[in-house]
Amino acid sequence: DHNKLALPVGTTLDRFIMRKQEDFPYATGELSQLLRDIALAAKIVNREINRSGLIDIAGAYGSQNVQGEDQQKLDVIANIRFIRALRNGGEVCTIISEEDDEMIQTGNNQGKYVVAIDPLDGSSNIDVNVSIGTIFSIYRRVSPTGREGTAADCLQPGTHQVAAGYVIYGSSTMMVYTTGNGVNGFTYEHSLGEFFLSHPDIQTPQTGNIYSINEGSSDSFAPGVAAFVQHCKNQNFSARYIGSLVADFHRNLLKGGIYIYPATAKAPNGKLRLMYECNPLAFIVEQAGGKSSNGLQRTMEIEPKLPHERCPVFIGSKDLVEQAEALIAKAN
Ligand code: AHM
Ligand code: MG
Repeated sequence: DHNKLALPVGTTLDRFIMRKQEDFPYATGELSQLLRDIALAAKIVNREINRSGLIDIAGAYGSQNVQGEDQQKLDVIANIRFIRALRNGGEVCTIISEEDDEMIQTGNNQGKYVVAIDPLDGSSNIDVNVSIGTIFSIYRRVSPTGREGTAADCLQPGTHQVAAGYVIYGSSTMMVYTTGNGVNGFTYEHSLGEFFLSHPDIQTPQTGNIYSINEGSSDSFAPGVAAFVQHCKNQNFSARYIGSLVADFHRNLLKGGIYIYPATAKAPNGKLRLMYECNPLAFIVEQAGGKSSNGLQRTMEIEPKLPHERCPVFIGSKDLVEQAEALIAKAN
């Protein structure tokens, strides 16, 4: 019952995190600190994104930024910022990031947590001014502290997540996260430099009339997927596909709907990554009353084998995900 924990709209993110921590008498505050580190990095990345349209103009006056580094692509900058924040924060021993092939050891061998992160998803949308996002997932390490984190620490099933969230850099910037007691959304106020609680206890509608899938690949959809898409059309659903996962997910979370990235000829295991795209959003959607599946199995129960593995995903309103699963089962 997370209602007793309700805090009013307008509460700052820092205060919210602090107050939630008080509700867990044995919490040491390390997870709270970690969430604050992520929020701080998000503010910095948000600033960089807002300036990005100006970079070419500024570049005309020399291609180096204030640190004397050559201008880098925003997804690289975001990766550097989040890793730096997690390293400086001290709570995280090991990170897996979409931007790095290998696990990243922070040097904080006492850190109790591991983080999987997509620092800037949808980066192909940056140049055209479309919303992009950061997605993160937090696990408690299973190996003893005092040494580097291990592959086993980083390859836990989604059911083991202790927190997950995303930041959407959109018409406004928001951070949405869960620690397993419901989902809360915070909107960033630029002039004050703070996130404020704007979407307390988000519940996703049990059903909806939006379907989000890249239908350009429909020739290679499996029969069950094709049947579900047809089912959406038969009911006159709205097709909405930004091609930026966080933006598509966020809209459907609030309005009701389903996002699908199935297996296709080009992407035989789907395109999205289990550890830092599918699992964190699955945790959030379940906490909001929705569902996430690879078509056959609950996303969060998939046993990960590789840090960067992909999986098909059907995520959103409970009824729609169940209908998709039923049509896939029927076609098999
Ligand atoms: P990225 O991690 O390389 O940015 O790719 C992930 C993105 C998602 O944001 C989006 O949902 C998906 O790729 C779109 O893929 P497609 O263009 O194949 O529809
Ligand atoms: Mg990505």
